[in-house]
Amino acid sequence: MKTLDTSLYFITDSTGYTEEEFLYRVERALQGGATLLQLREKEKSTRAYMELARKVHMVAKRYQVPLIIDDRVDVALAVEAEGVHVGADDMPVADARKLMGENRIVGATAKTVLRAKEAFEQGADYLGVGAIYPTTTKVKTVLTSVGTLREICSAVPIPVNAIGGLNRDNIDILAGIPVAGICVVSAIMKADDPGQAAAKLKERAEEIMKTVIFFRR
Ligand code: TZP
Ligand code: MG
Repeated sequence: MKTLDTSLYFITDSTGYTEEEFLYRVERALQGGATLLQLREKEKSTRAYMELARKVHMVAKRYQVPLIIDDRVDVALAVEAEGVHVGADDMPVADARKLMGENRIVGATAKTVLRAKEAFEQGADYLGVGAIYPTTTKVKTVLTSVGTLREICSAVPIPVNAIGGLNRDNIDILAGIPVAGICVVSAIMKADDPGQAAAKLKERAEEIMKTVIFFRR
């Protein structure tokens, strides 16, 4: 079984940054303690996505943090990333798993208990559930209640991460819910110092996750 620490899952957004600034911010986030990294690009050509993925992968490897590619199994395989993340409009989890093999990570988005169970049964290694709060990141999503988040955590035996509008000041909403971690874009990506932001967020997230007597990772 793969070991997977999703406690601080940093999802990137390169919008508005030069490549140099973007890679610097990613590296700072890893220095700050991000445990899992997702490259998320919605506008780039396949070629540009791959080129950036290879550069990000080189950085991530230095910190031994697995790289997950959003949406694209082909890109993930071509750059030998550690995993892929698929949502409702992407390749079904079962197909992604078949192509990625047993040793790579397949993550999925789930907004309902039904979808969560389905993703687990099809071979997902972890789930992202949200949006918990409204988000400023460009995404097609609806809000998911913390009640549903809690139900999903009990319904599947894989790590469940909360996502959407989360930051250091509002993650208390997760207290007592057996999430394995949080996924964040803006709270790290847009911070003055992504390294410090990641470190503080991680500290707070760990405190909150300790409020759960029983949880799986
Ligand atoms: N899926 C649900 S919300 C979201 C995604 C990709 C974006 C989260 O970004 P932020 O900036 O942490 O709200
Ligand atoms: Mg997607």
